[in-house]
Amino acid sequence: MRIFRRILQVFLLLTSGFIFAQAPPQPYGALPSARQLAWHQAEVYGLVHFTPTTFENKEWGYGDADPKIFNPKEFDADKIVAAFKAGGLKGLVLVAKHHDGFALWPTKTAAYNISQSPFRDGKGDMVKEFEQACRKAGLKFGVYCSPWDRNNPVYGSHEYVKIYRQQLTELYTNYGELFMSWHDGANGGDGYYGGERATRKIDRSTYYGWDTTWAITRKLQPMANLFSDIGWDVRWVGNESGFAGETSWATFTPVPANGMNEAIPGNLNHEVNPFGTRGGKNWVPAECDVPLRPGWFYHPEQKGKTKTPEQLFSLYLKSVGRGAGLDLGIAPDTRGLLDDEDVKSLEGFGKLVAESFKNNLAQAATLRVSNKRSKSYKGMFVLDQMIDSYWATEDTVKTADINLTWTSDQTFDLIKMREYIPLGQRIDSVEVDAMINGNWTKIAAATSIGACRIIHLSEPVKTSQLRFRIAAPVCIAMSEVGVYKKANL
Ligand code: FUL
Repeated sequence: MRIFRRILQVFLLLTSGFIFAQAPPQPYGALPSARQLAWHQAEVYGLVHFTPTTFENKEWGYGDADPKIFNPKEFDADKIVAAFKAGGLKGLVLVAKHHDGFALWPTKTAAYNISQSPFRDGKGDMVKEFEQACRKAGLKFGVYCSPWDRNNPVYGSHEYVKIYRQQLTELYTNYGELFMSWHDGANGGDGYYGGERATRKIDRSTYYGWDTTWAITRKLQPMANLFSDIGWDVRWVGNESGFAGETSWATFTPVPANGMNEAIPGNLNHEVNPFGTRGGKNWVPAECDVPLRPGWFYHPEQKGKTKTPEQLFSLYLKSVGRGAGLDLGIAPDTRGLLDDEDVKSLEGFGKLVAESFKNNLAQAATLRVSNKRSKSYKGMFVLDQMIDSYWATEDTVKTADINLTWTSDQTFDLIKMREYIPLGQRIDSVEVDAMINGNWTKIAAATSIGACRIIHLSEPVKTSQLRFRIAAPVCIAMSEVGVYKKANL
């Protein structure tokens, strides 16, 4: 009897060690929600501005344009979405209503909408056409509905807030699952307001009752990420130039200022200043929005000013490559199509990203890690291109190395890393050394890895041995390591 008990004890001891080693690391700090994890996978998407304002050649419609001017005779959502797809964009956010108040869908809440225009003989629904085109092409779809409405006669009163919530409810109910609900920060000022042509000021911290409004989003569109400049699921990066700070934490603690949450302290327009809050209370990654041309709306005089594929690639590295999202403003012209130079630029950008990140040189290397938790968390998982598998160290091991050894010299200038973010933003810093002339030489260093960190080396490095030295306050969990040579197209 005693011998059996002893065997059982030994067995339990061994298996408990095994079970412990198989257990995943404890999560660390603020964690992304399911909707944010899905948003992180989109990485690059676009924001479409197209209203009567396009036909007026303005950036902000006053709210007084005759709906009859909205007559895009060649509009084709499939063609626009095809250009998004060629650019590698994974989603489209449609400005369903901009500040001019013109709704691109036949809303029941306001007369100033697409049914008053000649488009599709007044029977059109452009939100639907974009939505359907996105679904067909496998792109995510989201909406931007401007809170500021320069046409609505009751803007500024509580009645308008009710109308705005009804508009959102229509958008949330009739167009399938949305990945984003984008809420602009420009609010109150002069406008048409049903013909009054007045200036109406609102207190943007209280007027919209965002808590009540966003409860509707949560109820009707649980997977829609709320974007706003006061933060929520996704925060504004603080500029409209398309870049995040070199250090950019996804975790964030808003700073209360003037009775509201000031998500973006004023200094965030500089790449050198850290963005976000290390160890912040919430997971609120940044979105970098930037138009493809100088304006958010199409202007014929901006021909020739479309960002080039190289410029877009550089923004990609400074946004997606810093754990943020890149939201590109893409605007149809009065035909209802994209200008050829925009289509070409998107295509070139898509190719540049795809070609540059096609061949992960690390996959041809022998990989060794200084520590692993168990077989279920081995080093090779950083090379399998699966974001759900990851390498993790034992609980007590907070610094560790990844070594890559090739049988011959490799040349590269891009280094890409991803943490396993369902367990939080764990890593404090990474230093990368290359063996050059028999010595380990530091070639790069970075903080804030998170969803994605891409380091672009100023010069290509040639080596057959590379070492990543990683440090965290808890054990490490990484899902990807990559080494690439940027394509020249
Ligand atoms: C801004 C707006 O005022 C611009 O018109 C544009 O829609 C941009 C994306 O957001 O705040």
